[in-house]
Amino acid sequence: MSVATIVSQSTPSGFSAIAVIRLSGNKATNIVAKISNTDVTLKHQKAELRPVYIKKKLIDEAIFTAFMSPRSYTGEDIVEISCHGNLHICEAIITETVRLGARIAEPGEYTKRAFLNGKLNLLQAESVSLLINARSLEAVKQQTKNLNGGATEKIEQIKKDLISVLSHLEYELDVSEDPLLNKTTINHIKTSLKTCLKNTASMIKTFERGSALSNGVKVAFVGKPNVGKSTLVNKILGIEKSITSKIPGTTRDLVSTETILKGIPVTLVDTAGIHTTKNHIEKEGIKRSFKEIKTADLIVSLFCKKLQAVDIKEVKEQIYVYNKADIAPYEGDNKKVFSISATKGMGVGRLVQQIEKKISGLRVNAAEPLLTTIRQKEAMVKVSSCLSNSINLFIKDNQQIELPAQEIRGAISNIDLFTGKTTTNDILDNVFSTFCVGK
Ligand SMILES: Nc1nc2c(ncn2[C@@H]2O[C@H](COP(=O)(O)OP(=O)(O)OP(=O)(O)O)[C@@H](O)[C@H]2O)c(=O)[nH]1
Ligand SMILES: [Mg+2]
Repeated sequence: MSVATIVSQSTPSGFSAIAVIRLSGNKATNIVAKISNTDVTLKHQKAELRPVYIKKKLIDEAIFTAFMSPRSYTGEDIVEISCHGNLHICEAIITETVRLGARIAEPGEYTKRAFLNGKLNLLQAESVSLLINARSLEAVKQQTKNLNGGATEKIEQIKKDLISVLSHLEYELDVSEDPLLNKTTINHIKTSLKTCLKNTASMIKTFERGSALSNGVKVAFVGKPNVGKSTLVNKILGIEKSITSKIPGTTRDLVSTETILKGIPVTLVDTAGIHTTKNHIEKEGIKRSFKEIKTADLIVSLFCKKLQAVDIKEVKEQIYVYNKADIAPYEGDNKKVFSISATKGMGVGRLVQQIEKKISGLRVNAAEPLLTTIRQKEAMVKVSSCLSNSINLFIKDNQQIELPAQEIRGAISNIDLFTGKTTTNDILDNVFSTFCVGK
């Protein structure tokens, strides 16, 4: 089957010192030979300075680097053209390559080809996109770990252990003359299945932190007007971002600011003070505050001596903060309340530490590879459910092995879905549609 040669700009469009245009497919070297008007073929990983002709007219000089199949990112012949970063030059080169037989690449098509040619598994392919879009150095490290096979190794070990249990059971089903499983075999099977389940569960647990790292977390500061929400958010950020005043109802629009806490991208949202009002602008602000509360991962709920905390119905991670402790100290007995003064900065450092603790899920060992996409988590939840079904069936009747074996096969096929060893077009479309063009 002949596969189209694809082309796109790998660097952002605009004006820059250098731009990179990449071609992948079996016509790549041929097309660039025509563009640079030479018959001399490019050599693997050798950069060459060559002229660039568009319809026989010289428009630039560029560095051409070839990566020959199968030793390239996609597994196909790739040529990268590093030209001057002018959008008209790039556009002309891309148009010319299309005239000569290439077609514009779809988002993620290079990585999709790398996956289809066995250069990357699905987990690694997802990591490529997440690495490019990582919003903190911690997230970069995590995706690099997964790209280098971190989570893949763990799951492959589980698969290996399951195959070993399954071959045991299949031997008993098909070959063994003895109609009964002996005690040692039963214990071995049970222990192996339980270990696999434990390892699967510990991988699922890493999702919360993995997702926080790649998607970021939202922390909303909520309370009655004048309680000091804007003053506190400004203090944490170290800038006068929101207007503060002693007039209640100062903040109406949501004021969102992205920052990094413990390597995790965090959006701090300063909301409008919640109370009953007839002012329709304030009303709209309060409506928006409630919307934020619904989607936030963590709520910082402020109150002070004169103003009670807002009652939030949604079950959420919440931190209660007593503000204005400089004018009236906290007299309640709730040990979980953080007593602070937003203006003086008193207790704010401790509060930030608590926010960091809540969002970074310190229970998880940060050195572990983490699950970062919902697709990965869902596949692992299915593996886990097959494994618990298998264990339960086996405990119920340890001589009836056909059904537990079936569940183990189910777990293995979900592992294959996880790594992309088996997959469907839907899954592939979904994974690669999130990519940028040129990757
Ligand atoms: N003494 C004292 N005053 C504070 C403290 N925190 C805030 N204030 C004052 O309280 C008033 C209201 O502060 P804001 O930060 O604007 O309050 P807010 O909760 O954002 O109010 P809205 O935007 O109206 O909902 C300002 O005059 C602040 O200077 C504090 O810790 N101690
Ligand atoms: Mg405010």
